[in-house]
Amino acid sequence: MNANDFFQSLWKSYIEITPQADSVQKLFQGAGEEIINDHVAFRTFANSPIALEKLEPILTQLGYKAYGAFRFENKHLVARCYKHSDTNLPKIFLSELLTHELSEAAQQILDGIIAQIPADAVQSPAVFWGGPLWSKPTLAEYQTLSQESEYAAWLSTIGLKANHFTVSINHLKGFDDIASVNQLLLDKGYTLNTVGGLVKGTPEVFLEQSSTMADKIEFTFADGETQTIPSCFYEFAIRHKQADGTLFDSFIEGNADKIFDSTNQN
Ligand code: OOG
Ligand code: NI
Repeated sequence: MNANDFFQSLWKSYIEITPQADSVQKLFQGAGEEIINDHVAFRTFANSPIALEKLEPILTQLGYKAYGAFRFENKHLVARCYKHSDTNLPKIFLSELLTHELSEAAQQILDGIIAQIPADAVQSPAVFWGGPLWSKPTLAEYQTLSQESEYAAWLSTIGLKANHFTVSINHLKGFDDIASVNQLLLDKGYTLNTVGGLVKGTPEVFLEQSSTMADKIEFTFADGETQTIPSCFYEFAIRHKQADGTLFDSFIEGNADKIFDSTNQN
């Protein structure tokens, strides 16, 4: 599978549970824009058959190379980013949850989930949009997880999926800053992530980002309880030139920390 087919399949499965991404993309296209993705992001469980180091070879096969590493102490996460030699292809941000840093109660739930994942789950790129690898949690389990880690709760229900795609504002013709993109989205009634302010980052750190709050989907838990839960969100990023004249192409921990909150329940 080539990288273009990979992102096509990924987008298709992403918009099934993220209709706002499809409608926002159509909004820009209707204004004559062609959308180039800055990056896509995935979430996974460390120390599992789908841990970061198990998924990485698939990205390598698609032509991606790791070039940065990140640590989020408070969220119990680590992450790496990957880029392709074809600079029109999105970068990839892959994070994993360090489950052993959570409470016994949370670990017990997550151990039960991880034990269901087949040892050979990572066979092909389709693992990034394939069907569920574990059975649904109960509502009580979901609530226990979300008290400690919204990321854990999200991953237990949504699974390995594109968590977000990101519009590259640099490639838009009619928008030269992130404020005008945000204003359009607010005018059209989209709910944006306001954690730490609408815009994460500044030109001084060479990366400014904003995101919608995740769509909400109806989810039936293992015990038959139904509730709406956050699915996935859409992000917007503008990159700035560094002193050497090149565009910054990595990620910023302080920005990312707040972008993660786009899948919080409130
Ligand atoms: C990833 C959050 C970080 C960025 O662009 O900094 C991120 C996630 O929510 O899984 O996407
Ligand atoms: Ni992102």
